[in-house]
Amino acid sequence: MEINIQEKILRANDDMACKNRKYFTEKKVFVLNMMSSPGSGKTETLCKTLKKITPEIKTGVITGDICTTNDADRLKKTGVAAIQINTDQFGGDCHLAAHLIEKAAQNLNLKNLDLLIIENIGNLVCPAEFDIGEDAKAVVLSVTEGEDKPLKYPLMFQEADIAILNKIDLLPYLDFDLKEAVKNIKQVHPKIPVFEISAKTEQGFEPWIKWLKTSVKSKLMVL
Ligand SMILES: Nc1nc2c(ncn2[C@@H]2O[C@H](COP(=O)(O)OP(=O)(O)OP(=O)(O)O)[C@@H](O)[C@H]2O)c(=O)[nH]1
Ligand SMILES: [Mg+2]
Repeated sequence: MEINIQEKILRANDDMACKNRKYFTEKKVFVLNMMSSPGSGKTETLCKTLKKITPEIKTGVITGDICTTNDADRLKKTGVAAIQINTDQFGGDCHLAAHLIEKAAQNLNLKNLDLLIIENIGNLVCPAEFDIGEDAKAVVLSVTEGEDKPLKYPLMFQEADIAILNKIDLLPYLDFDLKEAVKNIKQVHPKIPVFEISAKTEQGFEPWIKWLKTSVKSKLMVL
């Protein structure tokens, strides 16, 4: 019985995600779903990224958390439109579901955007199971979390199109084995591009920004 309910929830979510995907394509917007465990640096990476890609790439953000508008407040300071979703109003879910994105997107002027970035709720498990209608998924892993996380939470790394290894500025102070972490990511997803960055110092941003701009332009070119 429990499995049936779970299947129904995921099927209803998939239907809504399909509608979102069609809608985003009609509006000519590339959508990136950014996921990680709490505190890996999604918001910090986004704040630095937005400064580098706007106004060339017109971008809006939807950010999810259980409570607070902290992340939207930080993101708005970069000058982009940022919508905060708080799931405590809907039972405190630990992931963003497609119907929440559909509602939040109504508050953005998608016609004027090239890129919509969705910062998912900090969690390495559930967000990987919920399609929200994105074009690509990014997983952020910070060097303070341990090299073994890709092996312990494989679905997240299998689902992701790219992996961002963040906080490399902290490597001199940690026992974290960067090579081992990359090996573990590639073990669960052999061809995934891995970008090693520091959102604090902006080290390593160039290849990630290049990937992002190329992905946006590739989608817009064929529409
Ligand atoms: N040293 C260092 N600190 C970082 C880096 N990136 C983020 N931080 C810090 O890590 C903490 C968490 O960063 P956030 O950007 O809030 O992380 P998040 O993934 O958005 O967190 P949630 O939205 O709560 O899941 C903050 O104190 C950041 O300043 C980095 O590259 N290096
Ligand atoms: Mg955040």
